[in-house]
Amino acid sequence: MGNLIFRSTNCIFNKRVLMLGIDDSGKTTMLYKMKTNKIHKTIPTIGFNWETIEFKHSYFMIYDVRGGCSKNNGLWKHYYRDMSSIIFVVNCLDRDRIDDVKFELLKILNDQIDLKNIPILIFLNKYDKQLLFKEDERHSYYQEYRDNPITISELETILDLSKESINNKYNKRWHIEYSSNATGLGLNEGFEWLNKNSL
Ligand SMILES: Nc1nc2c(ncn2[C@@H]2O[C@H](COP(=O)(O)OP(=O)(O)O)[C@@H](O)[C@H]2O)c(=O)[nH]1
Ligand SMILES: [Mg+2]
Repeated sequence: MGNLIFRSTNCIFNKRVLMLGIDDSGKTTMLYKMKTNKIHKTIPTIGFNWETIEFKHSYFMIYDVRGGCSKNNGLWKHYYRDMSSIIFVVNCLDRDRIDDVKFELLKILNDQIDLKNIPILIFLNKYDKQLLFKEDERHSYYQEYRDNPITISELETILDLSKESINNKYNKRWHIEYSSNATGLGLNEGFEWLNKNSL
């Protein structure tokens, strides 16, 4: 845990990865953690951010697209074209909005046109018991779920994902990984899978 093996790069020949998830799941923090190996303060994303990173001699261009609340996310599909994979980030403490997460994830899993055969990596993020910034008020309301985070098997059940990552009803390879930007948990492991499975 902690020893990230990402490197910053300016290489332009790379796999394009779309990073999605509802707001406050930790996407922007994750993007810059991978780029710089540091935690940066974020502001809510307007539009999108993108960065290129190297992971084990593969180059990824990662698009971090504004989350917002459900129903507003129709814009995501404009980014679907030419992506080699999707990363979907879920805040494991945000039980109150699990229905929004399910709604968005099912849209992606069920897309058989632009996202047909596109692998999807799901990070169950914030799998730590930390506040990244003491003054971070946005987090105080998760306190009650701190000892009861959403688990991988729970998410599999909610999404009706079979144990088999290939040959499932969604026609997509998928993988769920616990992650934390605070500790670095799961980031290498998630990208290991992405590296093998991206188109
Ligand atoms: N404890 C904890 N907090 C995180 C983590 N990732 C992000 N945060 C915090 O969650 C809030 C939202 O992060 P941000 O990256 O802006 O989320 P985004 O809306 O999905 O881009 C910020 O206050 C971050 O400091 C994490 O892995 N663990
Ligand atoms: Mg953001």
